[in-house]
Amino acid sequence: MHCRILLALLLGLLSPGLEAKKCSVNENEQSSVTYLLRQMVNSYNPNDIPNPSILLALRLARDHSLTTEKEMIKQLKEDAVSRVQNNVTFSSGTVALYVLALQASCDDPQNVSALNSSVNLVQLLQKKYNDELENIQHHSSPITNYYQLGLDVLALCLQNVSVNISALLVPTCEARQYTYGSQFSVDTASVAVLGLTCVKARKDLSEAEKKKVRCSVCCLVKKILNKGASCGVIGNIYSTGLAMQALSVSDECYSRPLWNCNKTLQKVLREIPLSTFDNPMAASQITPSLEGKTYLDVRGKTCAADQDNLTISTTVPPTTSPPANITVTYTVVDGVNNTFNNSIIITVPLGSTFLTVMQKAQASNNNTFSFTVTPSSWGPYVTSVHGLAASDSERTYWQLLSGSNPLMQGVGDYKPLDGENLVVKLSTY
Ligand code: B12
Repeated sequence: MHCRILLALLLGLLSPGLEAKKCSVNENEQSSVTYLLRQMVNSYNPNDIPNPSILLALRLARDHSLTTEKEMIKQLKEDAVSRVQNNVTFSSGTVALYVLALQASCDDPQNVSALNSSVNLVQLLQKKYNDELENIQHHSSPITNYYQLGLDVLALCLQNVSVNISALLVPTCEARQYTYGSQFSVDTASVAVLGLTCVKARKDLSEAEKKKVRCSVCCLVKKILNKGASCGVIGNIYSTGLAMQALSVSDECYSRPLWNCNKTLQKVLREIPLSTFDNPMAASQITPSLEGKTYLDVRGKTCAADQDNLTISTTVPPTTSPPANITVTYTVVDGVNNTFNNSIIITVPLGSTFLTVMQKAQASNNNTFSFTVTPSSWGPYVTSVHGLAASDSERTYWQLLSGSNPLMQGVGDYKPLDGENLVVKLSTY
C-alpha cells in the first residue's frame, strides 16, 4: 500500500479522547523492575568487556546503584580509549551504544578521557556510519546489520549531528532491509523507528523531508503492529521491549485499539518471575519500557538528582536435591552445502543448558561434534561446528532449533526438556 494512503488511513482511525494513558508499572509492580535492575547490577564484572546496553538501561531507570554505575562508566571510558588506541574491533552499533550510555550518564561522548588520553566517540561514530553506507553502496549490505544502523542514527541524532538516513527509509513500505532470512525483524524496525523519530524532530529538516520520514516511520510501525500477538507479545518476547519503545513514540501512526500497551506490559510482568529476562542483556532491553522510558529520553537526562536507592541483595540459591536426568537428541547439520548431518543421544541433568549438551557431545566424539563459540553481549554465540565456520560475507549462521522451530535464546541460556530434538544447523539469513 502506498505510504501516504496508509498514513491517512491510520490517522483517520484516531479519535480524540482515545489517547493511551501513560503505560508503566505502578508502585506494586515496581519490585519486578527492581529484580531486573539487580540482575544487571550483579552482572557487572570489572574484568569483562563493558556492556553499554546495561549501563544505558540502569541510567534510564528510576532507582540507582550509583557506585556500580560510576564503575561501569569508568570501565566504558577506559575500554573506548583503549580500543581506539589499539585499533581493536569496535562495530558502529557498539560505538553508538557507548555514545548513548555516556550521554545517559551526563558524560560527554565527544570528549572521553581515560588512561591519560581522550577520544571523540561521536566523530568516530560518524566515520563508522559513513563506512556502513559506503559498504551498502558497493556490496548492497552494511558492514554489520541494519539494527546497528538504526542505533547509529539514533545516537548521532541525539548528539545533534545531522545524518543521512536514506538507508533506513522505506518509501514503498517494503522494508526489505528489516528482514533476516524471510523474517521481519521487530527489533531492527523498532530501533529504526526510534532513530527516525529523533531525526523527524530536527529543526533543519524541510517539510518534504519530514513527510518522507513520517511516512517511513508509520510503515514500520504498521509492520511492527502486524507482529503483535493476542497475548501482548510483539514479535517475540525479546523484541517486545524495543517494540514498546517504538510504539510509545509513534502514536500518531495508529489508533488505540491497534495496540493495548497495558496488555503488553502485563504479559511482560508475568514473564519476569519465569526467569525469561534473567540474561542481563534481555533485562537491559526490557526495563526502560517498564518505566515508560525510551532511548530518546537520554536527551535531556539530568543526573544530579539521581538517588542511590537501589539496595543490592545477593540471593542465596536454595539447596536442592540432585536433579533428575533428561535425554535429548542432538543433531549438527550443514543446511547450506549439505555436507554432513549427524545425530547423537545425550543425557544431562535437568536444568542443563544447550551448551552443556554440545560440550557432552563434543567430549564423546570430538571430530563430529566439535564446535566453537565467541563471547557476546548475549552470551556465547556459536561460530563453527565440525570445523565449518559461519560467514557474515556469505550471510550464513549457525541456527539453533528445537525440531524445526528456531529457538528464541542462545546456547548459554536455553534449557532443553526431556526428549527434545536439539539442532544446530548452518543456515542463511
Ligand atoms: C542481527 C542479529 C542476528 C544476526 C547476527 C549476525 C549479523 N550479521 O549481524 C543473525 C541473524 C545471524 C542472528 C542469529 C541469532 N540470533 Co540474533 N539478533 C540480531 C539482532 C537483530 C541485532 C544484534 C546486534 O547487532 N546488536 C547490536 C550490537 C552492537 O551488539 P553486539 O552484542 O555486538 O551484537 C552481536 C551479538 O548480539 C551477536 N548475536 C546476534 N544474535 C545473537 C543471539 C545470541 C543468543 C547470541 C549469544 C549472540 C547474538 O551478533 C551481533 C552482531 O555481531 C538482535 C536484536 C536485539 N534485540 O538485540 C537479535 C537477537 C540478539 N538474536 C536472537 C537470537 C535468538 C538469535 C539466534 C539464537 C536465533 C536462532 N534460533 O538460531 C541466532 C544465534 C545462534 C548462534 N549462532 O549462537 C535474540 C536473542 C534473545 C535471547 N534471549 O537470547 C535477539 C534479541 C532477537 C529476538 N528478539 O529474538 N542474530
